[in-house]
Amino acid sequence: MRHLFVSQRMTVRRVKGHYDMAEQTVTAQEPTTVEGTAADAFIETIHNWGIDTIFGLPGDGINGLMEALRVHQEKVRFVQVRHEEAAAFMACAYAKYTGRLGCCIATSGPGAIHLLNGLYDAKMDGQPVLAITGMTYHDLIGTFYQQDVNTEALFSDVTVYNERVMSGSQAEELANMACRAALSRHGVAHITFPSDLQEVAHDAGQSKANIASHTSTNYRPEHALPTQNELERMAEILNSGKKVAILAGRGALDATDELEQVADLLAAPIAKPLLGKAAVPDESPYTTGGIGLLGTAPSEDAMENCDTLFMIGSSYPYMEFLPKPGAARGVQIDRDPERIGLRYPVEIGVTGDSKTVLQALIPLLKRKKDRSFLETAQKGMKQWWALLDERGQRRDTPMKPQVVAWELNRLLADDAIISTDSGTITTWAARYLRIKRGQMFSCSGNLATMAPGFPYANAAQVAFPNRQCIALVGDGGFTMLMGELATAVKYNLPVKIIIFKNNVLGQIKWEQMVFLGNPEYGVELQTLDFAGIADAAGAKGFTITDPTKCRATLEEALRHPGPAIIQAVVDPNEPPMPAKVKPEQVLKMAESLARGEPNRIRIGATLFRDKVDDLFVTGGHNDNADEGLIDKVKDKIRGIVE
Ligand SMILES: Cc1ncc(C[n+]2csc(CCOP(=O)(O)OP(=O)(O)O)c2C)c(N)n1
Ligand SMILES: [Mg+2]
Repeated sequence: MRHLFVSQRMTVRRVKGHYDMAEQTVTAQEPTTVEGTAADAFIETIHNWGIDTIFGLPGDGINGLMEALRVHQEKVRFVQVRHEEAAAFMACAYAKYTGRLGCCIATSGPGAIHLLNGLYDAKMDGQPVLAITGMTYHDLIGTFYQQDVNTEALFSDVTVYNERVMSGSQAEELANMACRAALSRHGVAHITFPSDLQEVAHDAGQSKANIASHTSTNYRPEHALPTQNELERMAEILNSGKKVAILAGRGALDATDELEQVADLLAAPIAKPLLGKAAVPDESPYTTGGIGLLGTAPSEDAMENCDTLFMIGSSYPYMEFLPKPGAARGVQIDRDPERIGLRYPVEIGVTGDSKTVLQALIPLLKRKKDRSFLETAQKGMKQWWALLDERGQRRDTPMKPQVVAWELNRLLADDAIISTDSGTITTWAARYLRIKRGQMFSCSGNLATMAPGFPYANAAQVAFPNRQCIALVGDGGFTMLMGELATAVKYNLPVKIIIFKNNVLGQIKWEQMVFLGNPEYGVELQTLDFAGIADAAGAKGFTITDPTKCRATLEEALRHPGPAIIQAVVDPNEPPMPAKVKPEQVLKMAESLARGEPNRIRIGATLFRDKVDDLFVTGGHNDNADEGLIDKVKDKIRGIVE
């Protein structure tokens, strides 16, 4: 085994890959020569797969790879973060916003462990990410040596491909496999690299069976197309429906034109789960906007009243917002056969890329003469926007969070990339930002973790230096990865981070009250001066407290050429209620006040004073109004709100 550690600087002929951004393919091209260490071969190979940026933080478990990154810095840039979790979020966001393979790197043990949450974000939202970690010396693994964490075992659940490098000669092959797996299986591939093996020759330790130059970087995404028969069956169901509703998710982001054409033909409103927000612009006459707790009343109506549900690129999890099984006929398109029929029983579900399948389907669809289902949705949206416009222009103090999102919406650049976080801010961003064609929007969809908003914006700015990159985050989520301010400053990323400062883990406070009827507990945050922190870190801090100055301050901050933090001090007692509030939710809320909710007076004043009836008519819908219940609520809160 001695030869393992002798760096034999041999030269091997290889086939270099060419990455095609538009097609997202990698094609083996002209032969090239690679020399150097196993780490060199690894970095060269992943570069051939289109990886041009790696987010991470060095450590002694990856110093061999860091040296290869230093040597190859013209090809692959290393972006240093302050916490590896941010590196994984950034790799995920890079994949989401560019459509390419994201990549992050962390050292053995603690560094690798820090990556995990961000990698789960990529796994849950189906993003291709390559995670590279170090491991202790190959012959000390399993001996309680320093940082001897079994990263291979640790990453087994989060990955679609997960391997440990066993020799220099394996590095290239594993790099190829990992990239191919992450791209074709839309998930996380992980390679863990014992630190000493990074420095050996790229062909060290080669077995007799492993003959050099037998692997290459070819990759082509799957192009599954339904059969004509399947397309005809889909069309038949969609043509015979009288009230068709479309659910367009993340998998439909590239199919804007086709979605609008189909919606027009079928007179079908399009409801958008959060990751599909940019699938069609919010101003499109065909969309009822978001769905679910942070969605709109017209989307809920469309789901409740449709006779046919057409799901396109979505495995939206909240079944209670979908039609009742049997109430609507189901038709579905998804790139992944595992997702067909997952959330709603479908008569026909086909596997394929949304855009391509819709293009094949469109000629088979008949334009519906009866437009009433769509027209009802459009009427509902007019009322919905009027309601939001009114709420967005309130002048009460403390400032309502809706005001910040509403004003920001009017200032966003046409090609803005907007990231958000998990919390009440998700609701404000989902509802008040009217996404335009050309803008991008994302957040941690299915993992719904706190903290990715800021790293997502940093990654977007790394990928698109000239676009406006914005994050809407809560004070809780921001604090978790506040150190990334240093990253934004280091690379002079002109991101604009808008912190909705309510001094509370707001989302959880409302969940405790509205879902469980409990007084809030453990959610209060002491105030921090985020603008001061920004200034101290070398960014620029702005503060907004007065709703009448909100627009001007946002404008000024957006004009700032470098990274900026805008702390918007907002009312902690403004709840992000669902579009259609359920009677039991109002009762639970009243119960929590009666049981000693510490902010009961202010919440009561915000919510209940003269307004109990109004709670049932959010969005102009009062089907839930129930006189008996209103009396019960009034009874519960008597003495609290006079
Ligand atoms: C890592 C993580 N921890 C906890 C949660 C549960 N959680 C979801 S939203 C939220 C509150 C977020 O607070 P903040 O960022 O201040 O936003 P706000 O709700 O106040 O707008 C919490 C604790 C989570 N989703 N992720
Ligand atoms: Mg908060």
